[in-house]
Formats: sequence, structure tokens, C-alpha cells
Amino acid sequence: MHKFSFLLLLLGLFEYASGEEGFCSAPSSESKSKPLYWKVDNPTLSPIHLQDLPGFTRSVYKSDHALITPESQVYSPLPDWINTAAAYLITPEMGSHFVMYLAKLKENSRSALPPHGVERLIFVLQGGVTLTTATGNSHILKVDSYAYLPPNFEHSIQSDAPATIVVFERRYAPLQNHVPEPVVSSTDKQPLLETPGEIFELRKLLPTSLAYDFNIHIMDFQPGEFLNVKEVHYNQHGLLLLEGQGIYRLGDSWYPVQAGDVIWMAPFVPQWYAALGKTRSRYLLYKDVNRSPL
Ligand code: UGY
Ligand code: MN
Repeated sequence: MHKFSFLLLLLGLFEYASGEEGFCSAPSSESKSKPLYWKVDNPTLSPIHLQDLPGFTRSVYKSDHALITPESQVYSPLPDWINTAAAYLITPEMGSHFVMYLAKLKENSRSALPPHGVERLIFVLQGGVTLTTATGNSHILKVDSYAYLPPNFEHSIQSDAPATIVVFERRYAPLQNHVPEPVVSSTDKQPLLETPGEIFELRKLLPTSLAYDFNIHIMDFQPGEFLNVKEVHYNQHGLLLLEGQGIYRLGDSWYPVQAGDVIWMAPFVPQWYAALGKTRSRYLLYKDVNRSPL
């Protein structure tokens, strides 16, 4: 090869390897000024050296678990909602008794009610929405705020600017003499709870009383922390990784995961998480509670 072209080739290789997004370079640490949960709406679609590889995805769908990564999420207009597109990520077709979807509200958007007997929880990931209830009360929900709407509870969610929310819905399992009340709050208002034998930090978004047939856990891990219990249990989970990255074990498979990833865990799938990287991992986790499996 001509000496000059060889030199150019070497220079080119050096630039590629030392560039910010270079194959060999460590990822640059994210700016601290980014809004909370920013990464969920702006995910890294795949490692830079695989981004243009046709057909590459980290998503996996198995009988007892699924990992649905952002490059696989497919949005379509949400029936009856106005100006809203959603990606259903967990539905009963997979074996779950709940649905979990990401909804992107555009300008002048408005929700529809869930079917009769179905309860709903919304959690704001980006932007803000206004929740109005039948009594005329209205609440402005910003990032990290959430609302629980009991079955057959009239409400409407509206936005005049783009917003992203995650929604959980399930058919309510009634229990005599127990009636769930609506809840409007935010994660930072929830106290840290005891986690005997574990090191992660735990908050619950709903009261633990019997009226509620599910809860949403917010779990924080510092890099290097992991679940001590290699869990196998009857409850089902829908998980959204809000921040950070790590390794999720599901059954006999081990998955690198990052903010924006969604996981379905069927009852009894062995599950374990270890947080890696340089920033906190935070995930939001649906868990059915307070009802006999029979
Ligand atoms: O409460 C739970 O079941 C929770 N610790 N599971 C999980 O994080 N996979
Ligand atoms: Mn679990």
C-alpha cells in the first residue's frame, strides 16, 4: 500500500477508536442536568457497532418471560383516546392478568376510560398531564407523579403538550368490605421501607391495605448492588427500568439491560438483578398482592 494512504488509514482508525462513540471507548458519563427518567424516552437503541446491523435487537420473547427493548416498541393510535399513540408491552396474550403500555400523548390529547371493572395506574415519565375526576378536582401530574384510578372511577387525563406515561390496567379482584380509594402522589413523597436481608431501597406507590390487589414498587440499586434473594414466586411482574443499567437474570438467561427496557416476568420465573455502571439503577415494578392464588 502507498505510504501516504497507509498513514491516512491509521489516522482514520485512531479517530474511530478515540471518538466519543468509538467502538473501543468507554461511554461518556451522562450529563447531570438531564431531567429525571430522560433516558426512558431517549434510549440507546443498540451498541454503536450494532446500530446499523439489520435485524439486530436485544428483545426476547419466551414462555415465562420477555424483554422488550426500545428499538422493538411499536406504537399505534390508542383506541378511543384522542391524539395518543401507545405501545402495549405486556398483555394477557403473554399470560399476564394485566396490561402495561407506554402512551405518548401529543398536543391536545385526552384519555378514554378503561373497560368496566378495570382499575388503572398512570405514572408520568416525560412532560406533564392534567388529571380531572368526576367531582371536578384536577391535578397536574409532572414527571415522577402518578395516579391510581379505582375501577369505574370517572376521570380524564389531558395534555396540551407532548407527554409520556406508563399505564398499568387490570380487572379488579374485589374483596368483601374493602374498597380501594383513588391515590394521587409522587415517588419522592413515599417513605423508604424496610427490606430485611436486602440492600436495595424500596418505596411503594400504593397503600399496602387489602383493598388494593396490586402495588407498584420503586426499587433503587447503587452500582454493584444486587438482589440477595434469587426470587421464585407466584406473583407476576411488569418492570420498566427507569434509570441505570445492569444484568437481569430470568430463568436460565442473563440479559444486559438499561433504562427504557421493559420486562415481563411470569409467575415462578427465577429472577435476579445486579446493578452495574456508574449511576443508580431505578426500576418500577408491578406486583399482584393481597389475593389468594386460589
Ligand atoms: O418484590 C419483588 O418481588 C421484587 N423484589 N422482585 C424483583 O425485583 N424482581
Ligand atoms: Mn419478584
